[in-house]
Amino acid sequence: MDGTSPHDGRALSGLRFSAATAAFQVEGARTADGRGRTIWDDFVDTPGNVSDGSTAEPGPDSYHRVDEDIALLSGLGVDRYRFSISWTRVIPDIGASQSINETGLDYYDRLVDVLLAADITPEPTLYHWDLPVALEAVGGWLNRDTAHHFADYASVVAGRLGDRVRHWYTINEPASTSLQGYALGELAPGRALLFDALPTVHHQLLAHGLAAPMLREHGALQAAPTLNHSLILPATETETDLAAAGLLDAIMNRLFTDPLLVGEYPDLSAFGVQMPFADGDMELIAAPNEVYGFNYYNPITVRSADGELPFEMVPTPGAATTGFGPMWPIRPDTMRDFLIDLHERYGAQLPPIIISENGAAFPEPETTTTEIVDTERIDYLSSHLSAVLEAKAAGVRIDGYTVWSLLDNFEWAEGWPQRFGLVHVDMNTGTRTPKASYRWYRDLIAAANA
Ligand code: IFM
Repeated sequence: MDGTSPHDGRALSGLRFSAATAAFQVEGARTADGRGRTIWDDFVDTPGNVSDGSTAEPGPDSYHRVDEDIALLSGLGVDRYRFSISWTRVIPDIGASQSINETGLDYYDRLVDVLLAADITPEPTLYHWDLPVALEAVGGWLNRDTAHHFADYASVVAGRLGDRVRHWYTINEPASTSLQGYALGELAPGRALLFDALPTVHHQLLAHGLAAPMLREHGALQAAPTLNHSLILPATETETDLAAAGLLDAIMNRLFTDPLLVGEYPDLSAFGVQMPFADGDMELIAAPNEVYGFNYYNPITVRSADGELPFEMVPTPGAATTGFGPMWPIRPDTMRDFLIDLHERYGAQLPPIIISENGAAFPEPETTTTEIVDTERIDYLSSHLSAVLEAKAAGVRIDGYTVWSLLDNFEWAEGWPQRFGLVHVDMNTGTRTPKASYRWYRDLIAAANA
């Protein structure tokens, strides 16, 4: 194993390893074969929204490079591949024709078959942020009907793939959709509703709650959401900063863990918002899942503020940072502490955890003809894997670990420059060049399986 890794195979054995991507970030081909428009198409086609003006095309162009991507996954030796399905490749025109685009489904059908032939378990996410524009036009995730549309779409996909796909993720990172997409306007759909955005949380969780039983009826062994969490650190120990940290923790973390794991929302009175739940919703949302999909990247440090928001994010003192700069500190100890707290807080309600995303972007060249030696990424991944092992040693059941990402890809409003891949991608030609971190992960998985 690579000399920079502190892990020996025995400590890692029992963990299943995966790598992840998402449809809009890697597929390109936005108009191919009848794909319909999503809020991200609108977002990237609006000048000024994406830092480098890029539009998610051509990029990795995974829509046309299935075999190449699966060969890379095979080379890594992963057990699973977490990819996402584009809703509008499957149902391009919700609200109008509603008709199913069999050609769009064919793409995922083949992807699943190629994965299975390579002995890699397909692990699709049904919703990774690419909401159909027709649904956004009638309120998007503010509209309860969106949850029902999602369940209909899930049923269509499961009807085609459910004979071979047993491991599903329903919705990805609802906190990012609600807070960055609807509250702050940093991500699509670019709405800045502040706390009035919070009902979008309920409708996303309801979407999961409606879809999961349907997936299980189609034979699913796993139908879980993936949640992004950050440990919230107060800038100082003053009462006001501690209170600010408590408020952000409530809407970033507890707003998701409490309903999913105990069937109730935390106290939201400080935000002046009531969750729009109807009879039976909370039972659906809190129905037990086989796993808890846990995405972790960094902690967030906050202090109290008097502006539109009662808190303000500040750099985390003393922490090294990723390519995103001071607001993306590297603190693997906070991942360990969060996992241990989750386990202690929710006890038997918490199912086994899968780390469904973890990774980091660092500045790297746009083109390369040689292997990029991404030591910082190796250190990041290695230290976070150590955090996972420490949490396991403290009694937290963690069954899987997933690197974000297999490939350099379209990092949403940041465009191409923020590269997360184990594999470098030239965004103009699609040429893939494995980085040193690819070899490191391959060797680590081999050691874990030895
Ligand atoms: O690229 C994203 C991904 O789509 C969702 N989780 C966080 C990643 C890095 O920002």
